[in-house]
Amino acid sequence: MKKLLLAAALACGLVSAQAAMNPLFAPLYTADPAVLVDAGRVYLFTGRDEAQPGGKDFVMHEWRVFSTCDMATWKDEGVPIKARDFAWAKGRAWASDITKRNGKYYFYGTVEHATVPGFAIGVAVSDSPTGPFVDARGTALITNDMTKQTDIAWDDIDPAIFIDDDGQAYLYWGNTVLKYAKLKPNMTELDGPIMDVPVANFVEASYLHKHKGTYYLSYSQHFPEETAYMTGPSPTGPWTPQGVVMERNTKTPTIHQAFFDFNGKSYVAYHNAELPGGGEYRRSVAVEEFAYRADGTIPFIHQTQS
Ligand code: FUB
Repeated sequence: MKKLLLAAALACGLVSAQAAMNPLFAPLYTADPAVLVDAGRVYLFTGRDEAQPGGKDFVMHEWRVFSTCDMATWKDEGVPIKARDFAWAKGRAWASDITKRNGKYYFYGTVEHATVPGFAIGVAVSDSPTGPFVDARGTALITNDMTKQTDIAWDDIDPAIFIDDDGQAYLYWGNTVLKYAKLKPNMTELDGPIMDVPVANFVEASYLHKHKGTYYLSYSQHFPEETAYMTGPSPTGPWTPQGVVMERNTKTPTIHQAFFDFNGKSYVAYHNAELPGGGEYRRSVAVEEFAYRADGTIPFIHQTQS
């Protein structure tokens, strides 16, 4: 087995590689995976949980990125961007997403705004998927006051970026209310109104992906959270609920998924808290392989948990 992993690592041209075994990326506590497949590699972005054992809230200052070319060995690519790299942010590097357009990489990250109460979403740009990313606007892309839902401070979190085959980009996000807006081709400005999507029991972690012509809008529902999804014929629906696809974890109430295809196989990245010493604010990212059913639905996927 060791020989096989070494061969895979050498085939990928890696020098420092880590064998993939859930939970990934030990000794770091990581959460909120986002995935970009680019030029034969998977780039998996995470937040980093820095809370001490027994901590009572998230402590998250930076995002991390790891890459692989074989889903067996992962390279730690370091810190592509920190929350405070958005000069208008107070901090708190919550969930993110990443995409590529016209040779540039666009990173969408949740942070706490320094002057507008609550969380906000910023966009940063880089020439490389591993960064460094720099703020592309100098102001937030989405703030609490824009969406008029100031009942909770964290309703503008968890960006999910998707570019359709016709080039139109969509940003989904939200907590309690699921929202989306179109983006201009520059990827840094909204192109039209912010729309609400009524979804029963929606909490957060929306994620839009496309597989063989079908659009999949997945999200966390209830609390403690489980992953559910809907399917539709377009990036804006109409959506058909397809039910729960991943169960709750017993050690943390949150879960946050990213579906992707790589080298002809399908995967979901998510977080639980299975790393020793883990918990609600000390989570760990894992990946499971799965196969779509013949009708395009996703089978129930069990977490790797003890
Ligand atoms: O990591 C902080 C928050 O917890 C994320 O924004 C949510 O999706 C949940 O995972």
